[in-house]
This record gives sequence, structure tokens and C-alpha cells, in this order.
Amino acid sequence: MPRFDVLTLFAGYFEPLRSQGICRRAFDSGALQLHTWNPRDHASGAHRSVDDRPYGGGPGMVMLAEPLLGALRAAQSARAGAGLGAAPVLLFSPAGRVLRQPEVQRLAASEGAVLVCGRYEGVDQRFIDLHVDEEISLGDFVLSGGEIPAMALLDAVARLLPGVLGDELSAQQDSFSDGLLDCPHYTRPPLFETREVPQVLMGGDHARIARWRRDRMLELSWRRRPELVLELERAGRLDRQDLRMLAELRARDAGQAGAAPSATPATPSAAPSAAD
Ligand code: 9D3
Repeated sequence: MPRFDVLTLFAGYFEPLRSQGICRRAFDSGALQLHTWNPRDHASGAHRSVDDRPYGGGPGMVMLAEPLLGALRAAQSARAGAGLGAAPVLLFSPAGRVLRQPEVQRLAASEGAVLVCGRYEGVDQRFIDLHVDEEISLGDFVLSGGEIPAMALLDAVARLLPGVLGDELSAQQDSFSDGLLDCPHYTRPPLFETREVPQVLMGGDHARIARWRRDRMLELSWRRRPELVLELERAGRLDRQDLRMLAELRARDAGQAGAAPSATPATPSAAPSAAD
């Protein structure tokens, strides 16, 4: 049962998680615990400042180390009082490593973590050096702070907790838990505008349906995210039929003689044909 302690100047961001959707179910059932700590409650001086101008000049403000440390000590003390060990301290920062599902899975199976939400231009580097175990980013775009990334992490953890989704299978089977993009899905009606549902899904041959879905996952991943397929191949996580499909996809690419994949990968040198 993970517990998360969030250091934030804006605890109000987290209220909707407590009152709506999957996260609410996780909190209500006790499968997930959330506490917030405001650095301002640990700030000193008449103005209770939590930020100041950067040494060396430049734009924006920097979060002070001392109020963050006060909030961190309060959080770790409360965790110790609840019988928990020292938790890892994760800072949300655009300079962090991009969050991926294996880390979400580890956190869901753990006692939780302290999540530090940065604001302004950043956090005094000495707090990071001395007290942060890991920096996490949501990707290469600019937000105004770490609160939304923290909420994203909590949502991703909540849906993995036993009894929360009500459907244990979808958490296990979905995109990324096995390292590929998901296959396309269809429901009624059988004919929509000009398009029919693929015939294989309308028959009852479950082995054929499973193979068709796996092939579509491989095909879509190969076109949009070839590095995901290459990683599974490298790790020996593709079976014989997967490898046959992959050989066919490579043959198609070769047949198109240098034609770009339909969604060009971020790095042209990482295109499928360059990697084998
Ligand atoms: C000019 C340098 N900027 C870095 C891109 C400064 C800066 C911008 C925005 C520093 C911090 C922020 C606030 N962003 C986060 O705290 C943040 C974030 C993000 O902006 N994008 C993706 N993931 C994350 S995790 C935390």
C-alpha cells in the first residue's frame, strides 16, 4: 500500500485526485495514501519567502533550499511515525529522466515516495545534491511546475493497485506493460460510414484474433516507435511468430527503398533499417 508525500506550494492541485475517478477509488479503499506538505509552512522571516533571485543574475526565481528541507523533514518524520522506512525523494524537473512504466510499476509495489514539485526556474542545486535521489521529467515540453507531473505519476500508480481498476487484466495487458503500443479496438456498429470491422474480429477464432492483435501491435509500434520493438528484440522478448512478423515489416521497408515510415521517428538515424 504505497504512501506518497508531496512537497508543493499548491496543494489544491491534488484535491481533484481525492474526489474523482480512479484515484478517488484508490484513496477511498486505502490502497493509496496521499499527504501534502507546503514549504511555506517551513519558511522563516517576516515574509515567509519560499523563493529568491538567482545568484549570478538572470531571469526568474529559485526555490529556497531551507523551506524545502523543513517540509521534507516533516514528511519523513510523519512517515517514520506511521511505521514506514525512509522513502526515496523524487524531484519533478524538466532535466530529469523521462518517466516510464517500469518505474511506475516499481512505485506501485513499494511503500511509496516523497514527491517534490518544483516551481519557478528551479530549485537551489544544493537541495537537489543533498536530498534528492532521482529527477523525473514528463517529456520535452515546458510546464509551469511539477504538480501536474506528480498528479500524472499518482494516476499511473493508482490504476495498478489491486482492486482499483476493477479489471486486473487491463492493467496487465495494456500498452507499455509489455513494451508495445496497443492494437486498434472496435465495437458496434459493424459498419460505420464506409468502414467495416476487420473480419477476423467478427469470427470466433480466438487464437487467430490474438495473433492478429499481436501483429497489429508490432506493426503500429514498428511504424511509430521502432525503438520499442528493437528493445524487445534485443531483450529476447519476441517469440518466433513475433520475429516472423518483424521480418515481414523489415522486408516491407526494404521494398519501399528508403521511404520514410508513416510517422517519421524523432531521430532519423534510429529508423528501423539503420539498426539491424
Ligand atoms: C529555460 C529553462 N527552463 C527549462 C526548460 C526553465 C524551467 C521551465 C519550467 C524550469 C522549470 C519549469 C517547470 N517545469 C517543471 O517543473 C517540470 C516539467 C516540465 O516543465 N516539463 C516536463 N516535465 C516536467 S517535470 C517538472
